[in-house]
Amino acid sequence: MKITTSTPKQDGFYMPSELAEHRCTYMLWPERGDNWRGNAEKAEHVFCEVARTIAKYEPVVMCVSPREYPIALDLNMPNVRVVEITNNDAWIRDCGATFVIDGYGRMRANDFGFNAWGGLVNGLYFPWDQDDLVAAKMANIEAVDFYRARDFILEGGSIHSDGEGTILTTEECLLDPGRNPDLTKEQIEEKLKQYLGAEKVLWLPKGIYMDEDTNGHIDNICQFVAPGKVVLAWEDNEDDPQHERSQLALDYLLSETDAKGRQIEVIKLHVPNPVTITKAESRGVDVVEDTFPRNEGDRLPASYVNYYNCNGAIILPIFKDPHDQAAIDTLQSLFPDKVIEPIYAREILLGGGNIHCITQQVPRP
Ligand code: KQY
Repeated sequence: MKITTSTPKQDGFYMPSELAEHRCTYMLWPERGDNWRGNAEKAEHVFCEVARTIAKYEPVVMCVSPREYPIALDLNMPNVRVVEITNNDAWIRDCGATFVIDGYGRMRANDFGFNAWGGLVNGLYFPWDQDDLVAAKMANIEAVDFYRARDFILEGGSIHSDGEGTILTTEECLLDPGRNPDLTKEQIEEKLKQYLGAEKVLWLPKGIYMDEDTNGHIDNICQFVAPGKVVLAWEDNEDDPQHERSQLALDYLLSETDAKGRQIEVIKLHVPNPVTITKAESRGVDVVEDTFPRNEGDRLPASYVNYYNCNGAIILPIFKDPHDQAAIDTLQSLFPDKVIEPIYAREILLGGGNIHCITQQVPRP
């Protein structure tokens, strides 16, 4: 059932931390040849590796278009339910539902507007109408009521919640004119508080260097590892443009407190060496007018922070890079009770995001 007359906060609901127990994880099957090279065949393999790995720890719901449904069904992946959902692309973190709970066993969902990361101003493709229906479909599959907030454009990758009243986001993304040009920063902050049941919003200035597809989503640069404690994508090399962005974020975080008044503890996760698109990778992507080009030599927004927390594991993108091991070790020390599951994720990165962007948790209410 659609709820249009109140907000989660008014009704006592809030967005739990991704670290809280999940009921399951949703994913969306990659398909479009103007984003995924070679008609998405290589991406399908990595998406399946991600799905199979998560499915060792919690159920996965793989959403697939009618055209690709038989292919996904035939894979017969254990603990993976295959449901038909028409879509425009595979980024369920962004177009999917954001679930909220009340702490007394009830769950609802948020159905925000989705406009392909900027609509007609600087969006990545047109149309996006089917992506825009995914959140409501997820809420219906999960049999929960959902808040209809379609006039507020918000992607799941642009927010993190600590489940204790604090939301992390970036100014670069949420203040970009392609999202909500008629809302002030204060009005956007109030929407976040109302729909995510939060008290305080922490605004990092910028996201990762070259995260142009999303205008600097938070989920590529910073993520909670506990209330009051975050990992931050870091670059030591002061000549690399990433350094300034990371330093700005660090300065901001160290000058702030969270909703409970805690100082923020910051753990650095050094980014991999610059990852650029090869000629073969660029040529494998169909060129279609009005979609985002993938040019040879372009730097990709590679970051270990775009990992996914599932019930017993961290699903971590790695890049066959000298910094991979440090990321694995740091996360293992932060999560001694979880299994770190590294997955070579270049193919997802080539599509413009990473493992966090292709997953969406449903909390256990
Ligand atoms: O990173 C994400 N959350 C989505 C990236 C979209 C890229 C589309 N080409």
